[in-house]
Amino acid sequence: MKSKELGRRRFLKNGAALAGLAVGGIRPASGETTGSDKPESRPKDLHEYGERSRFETAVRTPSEAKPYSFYVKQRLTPLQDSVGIITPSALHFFNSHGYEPPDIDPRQHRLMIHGMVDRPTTLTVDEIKRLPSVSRVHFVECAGNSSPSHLKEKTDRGTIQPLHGWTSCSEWTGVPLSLLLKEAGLQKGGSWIVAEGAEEGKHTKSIPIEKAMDDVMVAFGQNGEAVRPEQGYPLRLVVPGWEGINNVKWLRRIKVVDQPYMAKMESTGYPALRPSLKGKALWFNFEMGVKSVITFPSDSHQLAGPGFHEISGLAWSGKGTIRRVEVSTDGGKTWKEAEIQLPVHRIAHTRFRLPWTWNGEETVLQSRASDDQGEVQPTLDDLAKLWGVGQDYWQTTTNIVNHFNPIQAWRITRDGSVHNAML
Ligand SMILES: Nc1nc2c(c(=O)[nH]1)N[C@H]1C(S)=C(S)[C@@H](COP(=O)(O)O)O[C@H]1N2
Ligand SMILES: [Mo]
Repeated sequence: MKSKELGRRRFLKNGAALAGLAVGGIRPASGETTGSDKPESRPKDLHEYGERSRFETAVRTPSEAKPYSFYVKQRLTPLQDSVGIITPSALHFFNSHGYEPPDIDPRQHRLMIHGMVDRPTTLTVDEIKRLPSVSRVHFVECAGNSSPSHLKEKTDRGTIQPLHGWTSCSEWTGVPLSLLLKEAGLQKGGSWIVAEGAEEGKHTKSIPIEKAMDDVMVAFGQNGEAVRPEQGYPLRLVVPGWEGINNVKWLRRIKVVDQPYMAKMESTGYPALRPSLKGKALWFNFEMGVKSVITFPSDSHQLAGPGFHEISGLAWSGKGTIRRVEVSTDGGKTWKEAEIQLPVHRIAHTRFRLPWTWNGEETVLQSRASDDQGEVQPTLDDLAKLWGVGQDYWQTTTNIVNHFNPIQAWRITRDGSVHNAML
């Protein structure tokens, strides 16, 4: 331990200061706190840090699906209660591969950048906050969101929250990773980064350098305040549009390397075996496809009766900006263009709305989104073709299914109750 630390001191001493800042040369790049002088910032009265009304009840709930039971720490966003495009930080879904969010003292936390760079360095959170920053609205979506793998039983159709609630949207504030990498001096041949979290399991993800130098952020802000502990306090990667697993939380280390590391979760936890690939998986299947889901009415709602209802939902694409959402209120016979809430952010949840007068008869509601890259949300048939499977595959397979983005259908029965009719 001791000699390792000395070796690293020597190595970091040779690093030049990043962006002219005093760099924390010999401090450990660790997220662990000593726990001794933790500031306690409990508000003195209820108005200092506001609470929602005691009459509001929306909460994050865990998934009970068996294939995902190894994700002991996860809570899904109550999309059925969502309004607008921003997920309240307190309701942003979270997923951690088995560990509670670590309790990190930001004064102790360091981000180390090393590997194939000219000036390996460690930065404090304050040093990162002094650099030029950007704020952008982006969703995070787990690759497994909406997947039939989340069905508790094969007979279960799934409800919106455990099925689709693995996506949320926040305004993130942080420093472009490209700035940090340029300052550290990217070396020729550095073609991947490996990012590591500070929790006990040290979640690790390989990301190609092209993306790292494009729109990836090292975020310290979420919805106008610090990133929440569940979301990676004090620092996380935001990797717009890519599988959630890339957005490394409690970020403490970035190593520039010349190949992907095939870390545990990226090689075993997420790739989905596809019959159309002869039982193989796309190991690096990065971008999330275009998707939409009607959030009102959805399965936890009960329509009061026939008459006017505003259909409302969310659409998003990991590839670009939502251009269009069409809604069908007659089981797919006809489609109407929904109104889209402005401004529309790139790679962000986008709210759509359609006025609807329900005649009281049983019907099926569906939404279909398209983005500015020409991608259209597929039907279940389209997806089955892509995967090389039959219609019954989704309910019968024990393999993980991911990137599942077919048109979601909700059946309204004559009593006004809403049921999942996708599968
Ligand atoms: N350090 C760390 N980062 C992580 C994870 C993790 O387990 N540990 N899970 C990843 C996965 S699989 C997802 S889907 C996203 C979820 O981000 P959120 O919890 O902020 O919604 O975090 C990613 N970043
Ligand atoms: Mo995930």
